[in-house]
Amino acid sequence: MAKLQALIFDVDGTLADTERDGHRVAFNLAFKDAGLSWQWDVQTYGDLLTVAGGKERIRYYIDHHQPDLNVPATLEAFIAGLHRHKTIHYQQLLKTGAIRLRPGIARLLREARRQGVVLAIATTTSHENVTSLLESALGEASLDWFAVIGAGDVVANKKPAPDIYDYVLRALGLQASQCLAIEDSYNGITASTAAGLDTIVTINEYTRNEDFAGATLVVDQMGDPKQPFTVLQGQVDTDRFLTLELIRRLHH
Ligand code: XBP
Ligand code: MG
Repeated sequence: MAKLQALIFDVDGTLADTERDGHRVAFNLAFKDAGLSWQWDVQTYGDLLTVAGGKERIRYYIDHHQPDLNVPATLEAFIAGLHRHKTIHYQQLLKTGAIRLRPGIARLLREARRQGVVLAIATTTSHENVTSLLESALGEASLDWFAVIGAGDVVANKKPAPDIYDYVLRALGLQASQCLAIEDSYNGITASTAAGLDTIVTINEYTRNEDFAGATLVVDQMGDPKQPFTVLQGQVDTDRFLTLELIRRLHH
């Protein structure tokens, strides 16, 4: 068993519940800016989340729900323009402080830092969205907590492809067996396990019914002393929330 050297975190749905009240709202504002009547309600957005990546999600929606759309330029440029506006709206939403970290995240990040466990990020969203979330939720200094931030278009294939995890492992200079991933979705765990990583899943409202067969542990949240987790899959002892000690015990 290799010693645990690093934790690799997904962002959307894992560090924070960014999708329903963050990304979704920003997409709808961008559609409005462009004079489109499209509205992604909570349920529709949940269905669209099977497509990872904002630009990819818009393209899928057009292909399947707006096949007669006429765009002024190329479809690619049209989607890129919509997505730029979406990112601006998302950044503004983050600045309001409306999106908080999920329970236990700040505690676990601090615990890992104290114990010399390296922190990294592997996400489908853009680098600027990650840094804005970290800045607004944990302060500017937290950007230095992460040895590698693997984000967005830095790889050709987004999750569920393993590319972003392979990229982060390469940048860390570590083997998969020395690291553990923390994810919230089927796409996420498909990517992380394909890269060879043990993976702990914290589900959320959108992902609770997904298949996490490959997970080391599935919990409803990381939890905190006053907010214990519920274990949905896997074995713990008397643990009531996710600690680094528990992660080390689970790491194969
Ligand atoms: C997150 C995503 C992203 C966000 C939107 O997946 O799929 O597309 O919803 O971000 P994961 P962008 O948590 O598995 O990384 O619009 O910036 O792509
Ligand atoms: Mg996620």
